[in-house]
Amino acid sequence: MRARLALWASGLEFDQQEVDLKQKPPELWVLNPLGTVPVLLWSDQGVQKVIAQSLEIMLCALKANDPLSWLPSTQDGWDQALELIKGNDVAFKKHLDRYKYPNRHPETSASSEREQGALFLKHYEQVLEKQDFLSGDHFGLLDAALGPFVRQFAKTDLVWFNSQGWPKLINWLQAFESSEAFSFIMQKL
Ligand SMILES: N[C@@H](CCC(=O)N[C@@H](CS)C(=O)NCC(=O)O)C(=O)O
Repeated sequence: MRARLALWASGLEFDQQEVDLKQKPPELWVLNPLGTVPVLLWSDQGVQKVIAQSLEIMLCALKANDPLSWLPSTQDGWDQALELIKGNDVAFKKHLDRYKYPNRHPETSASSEREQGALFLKHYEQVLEKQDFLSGDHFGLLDAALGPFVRQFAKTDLVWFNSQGWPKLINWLQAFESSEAFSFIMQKL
């Protein structure tokens, strides 16, 4: 989702192939021996490289072309964005998986994972009290990198999510879901 968001925002030309993760095609294994998605085959002036991490795909596409100014414009902006993305990728995603699929994680409880994930969301709410987007005054890299994960967390139990006293976060999520970028990534391929 976030790789597609950044590719869309870059305005670069690209092809997309949906992959059935229960029946991974040989082409996927050839490109990425880990067998994970997303994976991007990047071609630039006859030179090709494979990028198999969503964040790296985002950065590669946006560094090549960034017409919507999604990349941070200051060193502080970069530091804050990369720190929050790291927190999302290392810890929040783990809590999300355990909250969403409690049967796969009998060693923990969904409610405790939800509470730990909620600490991240509380922080995002505080950031959004000061500015319209996590990236600043417009939707950017940080919003795109975190948006799909926050959305999954919210959708796991919307009644709970909506009752937490996070009006800014709810508005932010609604803005993301009604954006052109979101419509693009939700298109059936
Ligand atoms: N660190 C990787 C994680 C990629 C990842 O875990 N992708 C999942 C789908 S979202 C996957 O391909 N899982 C392999 C599988 O289910 O077999 C990234 O962010 O690009």
